[in-house]
Amino acid sequence: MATILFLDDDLLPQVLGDRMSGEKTPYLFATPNGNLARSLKRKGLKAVSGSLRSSRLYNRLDLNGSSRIVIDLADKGSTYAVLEEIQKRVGQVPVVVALKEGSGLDEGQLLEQFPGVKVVRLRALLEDGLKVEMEYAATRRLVHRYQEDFQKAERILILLHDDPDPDSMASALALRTILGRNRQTAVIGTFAPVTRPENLRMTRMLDLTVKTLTQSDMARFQRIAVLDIQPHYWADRFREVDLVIDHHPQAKGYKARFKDLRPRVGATSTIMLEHLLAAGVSVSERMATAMLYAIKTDTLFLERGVHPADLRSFMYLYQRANLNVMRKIEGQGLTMERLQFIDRVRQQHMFADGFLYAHLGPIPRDDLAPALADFFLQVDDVKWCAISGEVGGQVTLSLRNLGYQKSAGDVVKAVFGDIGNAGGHRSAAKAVIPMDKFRKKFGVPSRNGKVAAAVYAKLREATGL
Ligand SMILES: [Mn+2]
Repeated sequence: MATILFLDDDLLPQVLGDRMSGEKTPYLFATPNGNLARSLKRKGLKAVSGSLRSSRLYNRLDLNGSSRIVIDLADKGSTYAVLEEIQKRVGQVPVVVALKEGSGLDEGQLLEQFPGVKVVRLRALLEDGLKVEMEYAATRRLVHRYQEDFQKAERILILLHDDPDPDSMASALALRTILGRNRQTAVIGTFAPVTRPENLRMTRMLDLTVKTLTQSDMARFQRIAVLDIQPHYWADRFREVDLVIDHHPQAKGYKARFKDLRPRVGATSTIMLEHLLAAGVSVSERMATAMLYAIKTDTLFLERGVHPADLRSFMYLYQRANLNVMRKIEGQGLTMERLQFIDRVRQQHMFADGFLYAHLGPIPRDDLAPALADFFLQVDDVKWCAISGEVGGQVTLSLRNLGYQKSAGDVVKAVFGDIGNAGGHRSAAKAVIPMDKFRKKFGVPSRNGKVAAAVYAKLREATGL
């Protein structure tokens, strides 16, 4: 499966340099510029040239549904031409558009016409390159120091937060590899086991064992590493640990002999990939799959809190991961339980002007609301989707949109900010409201009654529909 790059100058090949050839996955360059194609071929790269509207060009690219495409063209007209031709031929495939300064491209307009496209700011990525090299040297020192120190331990604990998520599990797998350990000498553990169906599927498909620990297990370990969270999470239980690697803001009240905290990064797996490369450890297909899935879920497929480092890791891991296994882990979120709830949403929802909403009453876990909201956003004509349910004495609501409308985060803040925790990002947001406050504002929650209609009206009003 090739990665096809549409370009009209040699900036990308130059920056990426040697990485372009000799990869397992070949790069294929397409350009309207015949001279450029010839010079790329002289460097041993695969290139084709022709008009960006000509069938001949696209036939030679052998496009199909699993093609990966990057567009780095100087002007808006050419970019739209390529996007339209691709859409005409293979429908929606993952396309990354490198937004150049002065190209006249408007990200919002682009996403409206081609919602599947990812836009990245190329210049910002490149300027980041130098800083990356400096940070990388520091990482290498850190990794060598903790590798050496952990060698002295007979048994190591890699401790994860309750109900571990993909990012924490993938990070644990990476750390165990960096430390050169197996599941007997480096135990991946948590005090509350995995519950979400996708996460359980991940442990099964990638053969991950996460041990449920009790406090008395602790004495058996000579080193403790905490990943994707910091020790303050367990209050007084761990005042001192050996290693902390995390992407959440620095917390207080604990000591760690080795630390790598990067609050601007979207996933701990991104940090771990750097550690792996710094340690000179090769990234296996299994690990790449786990980490790619981790970054995808932690950043909502690069929509939330993404740092240029996450994009780099994503590109690196995408080449090496087993995408079939990843799709299987993700599934369509289809468990029998979810199908039941999908059916309930189908029966109870309200829908107008592209906005779908359903209140489900009591639900067994709070992951059902976001999973159902994601699911129904895929339905034709649905541009906004909100699902709410009652769990643990609270109403939890997830809101989704296609990404080019008013910010979902602003909408939930406007409607629920006064009575609960509400916030999020442009395309995904969440609100959690204590039941008593919810009742006061909207009445008694019920599945089909006036309450849902009242919430629906407020949400629609806030979206400006
Ligand atoms: Mn994380």
